Amino acid sequence: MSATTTPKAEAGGAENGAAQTEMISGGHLVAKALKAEGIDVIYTLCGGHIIDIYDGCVDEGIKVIDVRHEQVAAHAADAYARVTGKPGCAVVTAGPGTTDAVTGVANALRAESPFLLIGGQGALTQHMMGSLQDLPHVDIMKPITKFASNVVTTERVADMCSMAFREAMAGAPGPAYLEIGRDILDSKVPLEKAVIPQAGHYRASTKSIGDPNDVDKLTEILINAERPCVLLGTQVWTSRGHEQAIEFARELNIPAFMNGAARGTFPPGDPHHFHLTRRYAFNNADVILIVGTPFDFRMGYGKRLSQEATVVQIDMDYRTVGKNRDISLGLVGDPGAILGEVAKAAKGRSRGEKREGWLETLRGEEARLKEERLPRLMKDTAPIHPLRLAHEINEFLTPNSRFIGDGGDIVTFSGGVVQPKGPGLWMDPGPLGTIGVGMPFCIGAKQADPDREVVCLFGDGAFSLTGFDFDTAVRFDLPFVGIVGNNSYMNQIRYGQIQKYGEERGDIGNKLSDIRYSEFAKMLGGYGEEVTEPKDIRPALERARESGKPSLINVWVDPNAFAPGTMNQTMYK
Ligand SMILES: Cc1ncc(C[n+]2csc(CCOP(=O)(O)OP(=O)(O)O)c2C)c(N)n1
Ligand SMILES: [Mg+2]
Repeated sequence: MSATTTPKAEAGGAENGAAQTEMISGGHLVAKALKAEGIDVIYTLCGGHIIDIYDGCVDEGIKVIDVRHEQVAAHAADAYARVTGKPGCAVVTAGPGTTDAVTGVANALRAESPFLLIGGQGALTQHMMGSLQDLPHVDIMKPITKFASNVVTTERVADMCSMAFREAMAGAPGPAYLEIGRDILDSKVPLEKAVIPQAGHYRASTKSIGDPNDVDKLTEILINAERPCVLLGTQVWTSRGHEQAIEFARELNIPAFMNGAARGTFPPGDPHHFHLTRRYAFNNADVILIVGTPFDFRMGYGKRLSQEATVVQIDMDYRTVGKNRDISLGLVGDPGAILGEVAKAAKGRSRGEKREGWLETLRGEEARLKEERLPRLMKDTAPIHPLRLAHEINEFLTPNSRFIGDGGDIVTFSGGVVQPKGPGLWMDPGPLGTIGVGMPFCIGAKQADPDREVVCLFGDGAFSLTGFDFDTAVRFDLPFVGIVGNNSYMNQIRYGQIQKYGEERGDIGNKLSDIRYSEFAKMLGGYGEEVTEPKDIRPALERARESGKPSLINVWVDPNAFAPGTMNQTMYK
């Protein structure tokens, strides 16, 4: 260990020959708590209030990744959590550092992603005296976290961190916030007086199957079903229940649709993977099982499910079950644990063969819909159709690629075409719909799982919100294949404006400059290319892959092509 990395717990109180007492500061206690949780990186933007945490991280071997905007730190911590299954951590300074992180916290709340935001605060000795960057942070964070508190003694810094982790990781996970004053972080206390919960000893698993009677009821419902289907939602990945989900669908021979982070649970081509026939299945199924995804706007608030079907919902959060739509049966618990139990209970009596006709009907319908849209996917003239770009990206992805979507229309287009090839390999903001998550997600995802390739599709608008952190990816050698679907507009919003106010007023507040993002990438030390012809997309993507650098392939797409998903949005009707 070098001199600069010597532990900072110091000897003190040695006067009059008394035994030396080891001392430790609040920032170092934070680092110990992070270490106990298995966290090996923090995302941060520096400030005088929080530097003792960095010093603690040096001692504990925790990497400090400094970004250029606190929103990026928060989204990157969210991404780290999604990819690793551990909580992430972002550290920001008081006042504007904390308010900058608000969007990242809010996004993680709606996406049920656990990360701890630690924010600075003026010294407690100057409480409410008007210290630099003083704000009521805890009040700001309360409605957008599962847990928000300040820390009032140095002795309890690590203890409060463990409390925050317990809350963040219980049931449906989510973000937590701790405000720690400058004097609490900087003060040193005797090590033996500090409360330091030990790794693996301060919180329990909350993976439960809920009411066992309901597991039996669900098993019976599915054994007797003739045309069942299951929608696997984000929580299937969050709870790492993908293997049980696979076992479940195989055992009962049930067609599976996937959304959010659960996409890729069944790869394309798998006999239980279904994709384009979701509406058909929801209209015609006799049993619909919804797992780990709410009846929110993405589900038409539950109204798009057949009224005659038996609808069963499984969720980690009791508040989600039965919300917006009545259900036949609800189970609150861990999706993987419940699906695994049902598969076990059904073994030997699942009568899967009687559902084969239903699966065949759906497969036929999938093939028909695929055929129908093929010409648009293959359009080979300029301007490039966004569907052609999506098709090229889909072909480019390997089983080792993690795909991130960040944008408006361009991402709506890609959602129907780009298929991740394995579980956990799809990332989008989630139901808060925050544009600008792409760059931070690239940073967090590559840092958390460096052996996986990261491929990110940005809208030009979305990229411009947080794109300056391309520099962070370069500085920390976090390569990714970035694609900007550039239409020089915030096109998804423009579509609605044209609909509501006519062509002449359609461009107000949504027109972007024709920016050559490849040059931006090169300027910051990455790889970049411009693409205007469909045939040039794939070779450019391959070169970006080979470059081993953060990259931006700037693909000029047709601004007059709008995604059907956008055109169907109720807000424009
Ligand atoms: C932080 C944030 N601000 C604004 C919006 C509203 N919004 C949704 S899509 C969109 C346009 C995105 O433009 P771009 O990324 O270029 O994608 P395009 O629709 O042009 O393909 C905007 C502004 C949002 N979702 N999030
Ligand atoms: Mg755009």
